Amino acid sequence: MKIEAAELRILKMRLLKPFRTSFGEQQDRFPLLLRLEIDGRSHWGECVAGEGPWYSSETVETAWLMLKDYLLPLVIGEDVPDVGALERTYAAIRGHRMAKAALEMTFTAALAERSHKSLAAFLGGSRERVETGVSVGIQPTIDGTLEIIGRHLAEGYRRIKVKIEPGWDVQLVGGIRERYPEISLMADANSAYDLEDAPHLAELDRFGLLMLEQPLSPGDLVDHAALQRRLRTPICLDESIESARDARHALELGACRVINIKPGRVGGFAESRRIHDLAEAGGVPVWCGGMLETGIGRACNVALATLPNFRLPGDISASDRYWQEDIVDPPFVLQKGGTIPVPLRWGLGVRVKTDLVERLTVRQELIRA
Ligand code: SMG
Ligand code: MG
Repeated sequence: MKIEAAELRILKMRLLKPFRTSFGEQQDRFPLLLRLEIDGRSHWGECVAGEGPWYSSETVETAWLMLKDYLLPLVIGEDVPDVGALERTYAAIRGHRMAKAALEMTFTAALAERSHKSLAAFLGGSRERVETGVSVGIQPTIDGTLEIIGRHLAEGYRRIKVKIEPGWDVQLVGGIRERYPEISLMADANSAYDLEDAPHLAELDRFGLLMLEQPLSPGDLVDHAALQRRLRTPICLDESIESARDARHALELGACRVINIKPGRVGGFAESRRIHDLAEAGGVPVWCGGMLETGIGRACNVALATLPNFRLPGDISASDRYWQEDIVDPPFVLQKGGTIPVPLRWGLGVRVKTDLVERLTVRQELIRA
């Protein structure tokens, strides 16, 4: 497939409600979109990097720079036959997996379209719908949190994740358990704790959480392994897993019992597949995380979550959990049983609303050979 040209765009989109995690609050998102022109057709993808280096060291600006100055010049004007060839063209570039993922996922969706397959089928997935959960940010009060959880349960979400941080953890989870003893519940700390907090985190064990996500720093696989030995609650790693190698190390060390795969974090679908397969071989379930994506990134996540070892509901909520109006048509809608149907159309599976994208664009640049 000859990549004729590429376009980068940064949009400004307001979340319906601010989303607060242990590293900060976000209200406006600045999705970085990539459009590749291949055989005269446009193919869209999304980079999951955030505005600042809080969730990861990559940002919208670093990803823009990497794509424009390093990644896209390697492929524009070139005939790239498959994903393996694409990955080899940029193998010498260290890190920047979110930037690479945007390119890899856009290219893969284009390959799927050319093969007359849905993205899910192209990736080897078989599900017709994926199970989804919802992630609830840090709120001013526990009562307010209970109310939000009640609303999400009424909407049909089957798994609730709450964000925690020191001072907003054991009491919160205890309060939720009192009101909702039976729901499928988990907590995500986004690295807000240290190993010295192990006795405190062990207090969460009595609430039967599905898992505790990313309690310690991303680089701390050894400490996560030590913490896991002291907790009954399974640890799930998110920020710590940037590659299949990280996943192998985490599994060998016993640093987690679950892995959150975000294709946009690990370099794309192919690396996600490698992590998926390693985890499956080790008997460890995976699930698909979310980065408050637009419908473009969401389509990628939905497709990936159709692979067999995605055995737990993902952070793949419906479009109306995030946006007044999503930039894809149709938007993602929650269906009975807390599931989202997998698009059947070839390629990405949803149409990008280019007029809306145009209105939301705050920066754009076309890159040709
Ligand atoms: O996309 O629904 C979503 C958000 C899910 O909680 C979520 N993501 O650490 O897993 C995580 C956070 C990162 C969000 S920061 C953009
Ligand atoms: Mg997380």
